[in-house]
Amino acid sequence: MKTIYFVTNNMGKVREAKALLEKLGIDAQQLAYEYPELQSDDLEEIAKYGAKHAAMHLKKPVIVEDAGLFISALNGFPGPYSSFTFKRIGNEGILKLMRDVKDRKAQFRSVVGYCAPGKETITFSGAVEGEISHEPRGRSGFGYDPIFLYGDRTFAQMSTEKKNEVSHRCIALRRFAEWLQKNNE
Ligand code: ITT
Repeated sequence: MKTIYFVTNNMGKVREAKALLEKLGIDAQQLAYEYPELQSDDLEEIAKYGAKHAAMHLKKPVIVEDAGLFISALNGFPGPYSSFTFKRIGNEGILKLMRDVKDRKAQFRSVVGYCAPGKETITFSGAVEGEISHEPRGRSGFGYDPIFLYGDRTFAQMSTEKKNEVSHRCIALRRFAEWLQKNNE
């Protein structure tokens, strides 16, 4: 089995990535290194910069992932500021902002950046469409999962396995795994 290092401090991401990549013959090992996050509106730029920095510093081929929740009625907020916003106002805060808002459309986006030391980062992206619920539901997953409706269930009402069939992260990671196999890195 091929080993790949996933640089992140988010255990929810690690759990999902491990479960998915294992099935594709890749062993994902977490490395909790805090790489500097570029201030940008663009997830791809953030992932590119983070992966390059982490690969250089750790001297290993790594992946990093930048993800976010983009809410249509809020012009894409929290988007690239999802992590900060979640820590400050959480799901209750988002539901307050969305009180009486009819248009509930939202998208989760993920960009995975892969970088080997001395090389340029290659990125893979994924997105999933859903809606913001009116109240939090479910206990699995992490972050905004309890308020992200996919069909009639929130992501927090799905098992990791079910979420991995449709999520932004699993689309991006599958694209990465396909590329890795083809390029035999
Ligand atoms: P690392 O940078 O260490 O990987 P992080 O949590 O800061 O961890 P991001 O910068 O990518 O990760 O922040 C994305 C935030 O968006 C994350 O903290 C969650 O609050 C939210 N998020 C991303 N993907 C999610 C998912 O699948 N389910 C629920 N919330 C998610």
